[in-house]
Amino acid sequence: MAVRRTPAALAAVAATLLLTGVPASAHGAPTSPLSRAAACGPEGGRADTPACRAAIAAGAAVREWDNIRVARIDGRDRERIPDGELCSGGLSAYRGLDLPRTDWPATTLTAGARYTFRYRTTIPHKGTFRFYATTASYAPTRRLTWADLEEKPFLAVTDPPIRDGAYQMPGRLPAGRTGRHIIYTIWQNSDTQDTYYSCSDVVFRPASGGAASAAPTGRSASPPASAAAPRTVPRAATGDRAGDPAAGVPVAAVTDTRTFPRPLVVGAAAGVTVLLVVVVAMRLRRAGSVPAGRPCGVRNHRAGRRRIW
Ligand SMILES: [Cu+2]
Repeated sequence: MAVRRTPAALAAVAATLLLTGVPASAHGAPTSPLSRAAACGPEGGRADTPACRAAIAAGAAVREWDNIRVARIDGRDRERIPDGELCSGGLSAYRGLDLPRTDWPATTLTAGARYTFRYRTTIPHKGTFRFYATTASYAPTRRLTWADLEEKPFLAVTDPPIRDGAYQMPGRLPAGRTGRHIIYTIWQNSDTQDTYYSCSDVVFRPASGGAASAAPTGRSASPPASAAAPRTVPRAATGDRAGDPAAGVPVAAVTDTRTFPRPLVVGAAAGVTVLLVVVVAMRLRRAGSVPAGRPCGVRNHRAGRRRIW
């Protein structure tokens, strides 16, 4: 009996999660130094800057600032992400982030100083973060290319701890740079097939023996206090009810209880639920066959969300 009921119990849990609101935002993006997507997103406080306005006008799904991810890269970043499209991860939904501009919200840093990199996460993943710095060949008036980045990351961290809603990675900033640069962050998941890409605009001031703290230009580069807590969006707000058919099944099963023996009913309900889950999963798989963002492989993670590109 207990064995037989397990699928039904699992289905009920899944249905409850779908109904009550799976955390709709997922994944993450760098907040220290502040990435373009995070800066222009709803929690970054920079959406009204000329750079963010131009990016959004050109196409930048900054409501999903944490979702610049591409499946099945497997470390072949340089082969798969085209030059000039590094900041969007080659995703058309984020092409506005590739705009060459000299006024992207930037974090002022001291070259060569110790620094704690923060990568805000909404739902954690396992994986390795790699941080690359632009070289002297970089010019903010041109789109970022792979040739502008150092071959090797200046920092690589696997499965760092999460504190205050962000992966915290103490490290050292690259030395010998001044002026405007980009720190390019690649987060290759090991528990999903996804790799995430982010551009963080920074301004290096020369080391002067002063305080090595990183003060942002203009307003604070720290996200607002609300950004520290993982954000959950009510299911209704996602405008997608793809998971709901499965949720309705147990209700129908209750009706049948009068005419069928209970184990049979529970078994049938479980069977129908599994079938519906399979159907929904197949729909999602088909929807995700476009290059950008397949659903994450993590259970209950963005389940039921339709891709917007
Ligand atoms: Cu994810």
